[in-house]
Amino acid sequence: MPDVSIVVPTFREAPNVRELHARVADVMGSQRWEIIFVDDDSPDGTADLARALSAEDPRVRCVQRIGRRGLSTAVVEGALSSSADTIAVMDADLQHDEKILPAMLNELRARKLDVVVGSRYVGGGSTGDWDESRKTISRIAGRLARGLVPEGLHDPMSGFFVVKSATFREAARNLSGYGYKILLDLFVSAGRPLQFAEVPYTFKPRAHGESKLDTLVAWEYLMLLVDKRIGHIISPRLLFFGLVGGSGVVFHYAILSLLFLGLGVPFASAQLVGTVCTMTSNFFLNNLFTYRDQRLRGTKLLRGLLSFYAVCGLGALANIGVAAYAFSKDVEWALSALAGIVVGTLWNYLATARFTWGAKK
Ligand SMILES: Nc1nc2c(ncn2[C@@H]2O[C@H](COP(=O)(O)OP(=O)(O)OP(=O)(O)O)[C@@H](O)[C@H]2O)c(=O)[nH]1
Ligand SMILES: [Mg+2]
Repeated sequence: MPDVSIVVPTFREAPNVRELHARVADVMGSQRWEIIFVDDDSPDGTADLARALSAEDPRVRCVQRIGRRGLSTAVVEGALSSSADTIAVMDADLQHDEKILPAMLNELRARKLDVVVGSRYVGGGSTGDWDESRKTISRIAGRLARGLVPEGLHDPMSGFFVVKSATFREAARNLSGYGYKILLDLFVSAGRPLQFAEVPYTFKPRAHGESKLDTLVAWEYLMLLVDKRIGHIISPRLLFFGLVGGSGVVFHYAILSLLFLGLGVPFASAQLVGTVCTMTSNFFLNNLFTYRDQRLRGTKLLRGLLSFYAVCGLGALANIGVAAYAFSKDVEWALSALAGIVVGTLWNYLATARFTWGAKK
């Protein structure tokens, strides 16, 4: 049985798989280790390559996930599939310096720590040839995480770390699993202060293949932060859905004022136009923000819009029904209206999650 499982999430990393394995084998010496590639069905055949490698070296395993995406959840599944007492997490693209792996493992064991982080922000480490804009983005992202992670941790965004398996499993159920920042997630989800150390390294340029960093990564980071800060009160998605709904109310009044007050359109017609416009803008905003990770495109976008109209139409009926019922029972008008809005919004949220964005292909 290996002492350490090196979990490597991959998406389109075919050109890097062999090289990473060779480099790890080189530095790990006589330690007992395995590599677990967790691949999200990369179209470039990364999983096949990993399996071919595993036929040559039984220390290599491949977990292939179909119909799923996400670096964090890939790491979780790889880590939970291991029976070693230590987990190492590193990228496939050779940006993490494998040469410090033995030092990280020694530190973890010798000092009986929970986590040892490969760090770009302690003495001797650096972000390598990052341009100014990437440095700035990284700095802002770090600031947003303040208060969530321990003061003394310099690189909570690192994707390169070793952790005691028991510690990982302890936190596993509380992990948010949004996006990329599994280390940050781990620190916040552990439920107790983790004992940690950092080992410096210099982040290298990507060897082959393409980066997967895009606006979705930023969005997922935001969802992770919201979840970790107020997720116990309200789910990040419901919060975004509510904010979009709030923006819809403002938009609706703007249209109504323009048509009814400004252009003299009859009230009922102005209200109808306002409602349709607002539902449409709410749909697109939710598609862009609330459900960015499962954005509808092409024909699915049209189908989604129609189902959104249908669901929200029913939501409006529920809203009116509940409000009218409450009002008939002598509840104050403002409270009755609020009850209708809450019920209507919850219905819209739950039903669109299922029918608009949750529908399978
Ligand atoms: N399983 C899985 N792995 C992923 C996914 N997205 C990214 N990865 C892997 O996670 C690691 C980090 O992703 P990168 O795109 O290299 O992100 P980065 O290192 O922050 O950015 P670059 O410097 O541009 O490379 C790589 O090994 C990717 O192949 C995903 O959705 N699923
Ligand atoms: Mg990378």
